[in-house]
Amino acid sequence: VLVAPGAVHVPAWLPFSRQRELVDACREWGRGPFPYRRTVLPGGGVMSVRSLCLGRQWVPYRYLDAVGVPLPGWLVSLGREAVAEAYGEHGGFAPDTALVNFYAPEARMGMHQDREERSGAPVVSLSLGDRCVFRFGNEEGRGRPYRDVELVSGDLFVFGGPSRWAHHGVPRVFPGTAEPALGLRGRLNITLRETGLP
Ligand code: MD5
Ligand code: FE
Repeated sequence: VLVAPGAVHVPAWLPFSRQRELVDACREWGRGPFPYRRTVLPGGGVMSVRSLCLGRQWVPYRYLDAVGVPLPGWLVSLGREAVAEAYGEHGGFAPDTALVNFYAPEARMGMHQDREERSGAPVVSLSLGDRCVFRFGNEEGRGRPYRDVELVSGDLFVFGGPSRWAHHGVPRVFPGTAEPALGLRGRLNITLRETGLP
């Protein structure tokens, strides 16, 4: 489903078995020396979402070359398949980082742009667990016009072209809507990105 130029929503892209594997992987990644953490914003605010980064490490507002959790090759391949699914070809998509966001039932993400990456490559977003409202806005500001799209477990969203710079957020998660057999209370979102760093 084309939501806007370059913004493609593919409902139920991941089969349930694949979703469960991803949930298990997200749990394992958090067990090591780099647990999920709340990001502290420059103004002192603390995000309600807990995040973890694979590959190129993201610290608030920049990517760093540091030793962290490696980005697995199978996840890079999944990202390529995702772009190919959305656009008909993967276009050489070569993500070097993955940001994993965990939303407890009360967590939200305010409207923002993703401008840290020095790359115009698309962002691949995979949703797992609880349903949510994803707010897809415009380039100019955080306000209207925007479109609210419900994302459910297994959905793929690819943001490329002009949509890459749209403001967006997650104003609401619906607690307890994850399939119990998934083994996840809350919502996980995995984004695959090219940082554009040498
Ligand atoms: C999430 N995460 O559901 C979202 C999925 C973040 C974040 O927003 O920054 O961690 S990524 C959604 C996204 C990425 C790039 C562009 C656009 C949306 N967009 O143009 O709407 O946790
Ligand atoms: Fe974002």
